[in-house]
Parts: sequence; C-alpha cells; structure tokens
Amino acid sequence: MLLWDFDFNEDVIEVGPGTELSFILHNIGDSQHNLGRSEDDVSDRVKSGETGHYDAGVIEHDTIFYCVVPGHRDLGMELTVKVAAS
Ligand SMILES: [Cu+2]
Repeated sequence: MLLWDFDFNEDVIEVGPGTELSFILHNIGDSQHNLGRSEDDVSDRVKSGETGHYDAGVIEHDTIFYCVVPGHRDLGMELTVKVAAS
C-alpha cells in the first residue's frame, strides 16, 4: 500500500471471507502516516520515505481502515476492505 499526503493508492479492495490481511506501508509523502481501524488498533506512524507494517488480522466482514493521524482521514486517507460473497 502506498501512502502520501493525503491519500492511499487504493480506495476499495476486495478479499475473500476469512482472509488474513496484512499491509506493507510505503510512505511516499512528506508527512507521517499510519493505517488502522481505530486509535487503539493501528500501525506505528511511518515517516516520510520509510516502510511500516500493519497486521489487520482475519477479515470476516467489510471494514474501513484509515490514517489515524488527526485530520488525515477527512483529507481522504480512507480504505474500504470489502469481503466478497462466498
Ligand atoms: Cu496520514
């Protein structure tokens, strides 16, 4: 996944039910960014030019992830993971 100021390279991705999802986060922007589903479930902040990881666990239903750095979600840093019908 690519992160920059202020978007991801994907808005929606689709996975099969029960997929164990982990992200590699390449920050190609100037600001720090992260990825998670809440303030308590989020990657470390990834600095400009660096790479981080986020293990999202097993995905059973549609889930929204976003950059938890204040303000960034509203600027467009949101990702929807849709679970395909089995
Ligand atoms: Cu951000």
